[in-house]
This record gives sequence, C-alpha cells and structure tokens, in this order.
Amino acid sequence: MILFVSVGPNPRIVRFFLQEKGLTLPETRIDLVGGENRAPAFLALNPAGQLPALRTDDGHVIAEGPVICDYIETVMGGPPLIGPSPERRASVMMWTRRVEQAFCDPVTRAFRYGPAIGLFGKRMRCLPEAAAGMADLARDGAAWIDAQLDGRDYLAGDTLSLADIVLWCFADFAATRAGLPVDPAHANLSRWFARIADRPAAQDTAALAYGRA
Ligand SMILES: N[C@@H](CCC(=O)N[C@@H](CS)C(=O)NCC(=O)O)C(=O)O
Repeated sequence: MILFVSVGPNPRIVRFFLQEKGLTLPETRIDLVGGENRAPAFLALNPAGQLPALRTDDGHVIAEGPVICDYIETVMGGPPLIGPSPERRASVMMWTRRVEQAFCDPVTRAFRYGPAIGLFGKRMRCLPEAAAGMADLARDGAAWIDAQLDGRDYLAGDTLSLADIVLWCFADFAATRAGLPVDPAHANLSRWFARIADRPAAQDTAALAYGRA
C-alpha cells in the first residue's frame, strides 16, 4: 500500500492515526502548494484532487481521511481507535461526523476564503465575503464541542479515538494557520487540546503538516 500525503490537516489525521497504532506505510509526498494534486497524474488517482489518498496493493484507491483510517483499522489492526464493539464504532463515527461538520468544515472554508485565497481562489470556487462568517461558525462549533466535553477526557468515551484525532488536527491547524486558537474560556476544550498535544504523534506529525519536512 502507498499513502499519498501533503501539507495540511487531512493527511496529518492519517499519519497521526497510524502512529497511535504503531504502524507505518510507505508514503509518496505530493506538492500541494505547487498544484501537483490538481495535475492530470494525481487526478487519475483521486478525481477529487485532494490529499490524503491510499492506493492498495491491488490498485484500489481510497480517499477521505477518516475512511482511510477505517480501512487501515480493518486490514492492519493495531490498538482500536474506531472499534472494537459496534457501539463504540458507532459512537466514534458519530463524533467524527459531528466535529467535521461543526468545526473542521468551517475552519477549512475560513482558511481557504481568507488567508489562503491566493492559493485556493485559482483552483475552486471561493467566497471571500463568507470568510468571517465561516470563522464565526467555527467558533460556534468550538463552543458547542467545549460543552460536550464537560466531564469527559475524550469525545467518544474514556480513550482516544479517531474523532479526537480529527478534531485535534483541525484545532491545531485552526490555531496555526487560520487565526482561530482555542479560546481559553473554553476550559474543557483547552484541557482536551493540551492533553492530546502531549502525545508523541501530535509532535511527530507537525513538521510535514506545516511544510517543514
Ligand atoms: N474531505 C477530504 C478533504 C481533503 C482535503 O481537503 N485535503 C487538502 C489538504 S489538507 C487538500 O488536498 N487541499 C488541496 C486542494 O484542495 O487543492 C478528507 O477528509 O480527506
């Protein structure tokens, strides 16, 4: 299998997930800033033109970070971060979808329509007039998640899961690249963020995510 990666929070999710499982995959790095992901060779692999993507040994291509993680857990095992029970799996997927919709998506749009408009305005429809509103939506999402974390160490139970990894990679990206740091008034979210920031995978995946590797 080959994992196609680039800068950005979405490939980071898969790299973080693999490290938590003690697994590795061969990687091919794609030059996102230079537009390699929107060139014909990569579009033939993933017509969405985005990273991450995984090519299996028999030629299947899987995209969408959480879907790749689910596939990895199914075929490679390691400590469960989605399963193992059907109920845990449902809870993890529920929280993953919630944080994607409430936080990751508005952060992505705030970034693309705002500070990164010079890059993304040439490759997709961007709404610069919506940038501030998207940042507000992300703040609303963070406030809601903060309330949900009351009395809990992790989103989907007592241990780290895919949902935490997805939210953490985007919370770090929001702070670092989108001018949306975790609000210290959100005490639950702040504690949760700091707890996960201490994990080796958080540190080890930063360099590529921010273009320093
Ligand atoms: N829904 C996709 C989003 C993937 C995505 O937007 N990846 C970014 C990198 S973090 C990307 O490829 N951006 C470059 C572009 O869209 O041209 C997922 O969950 O993996």
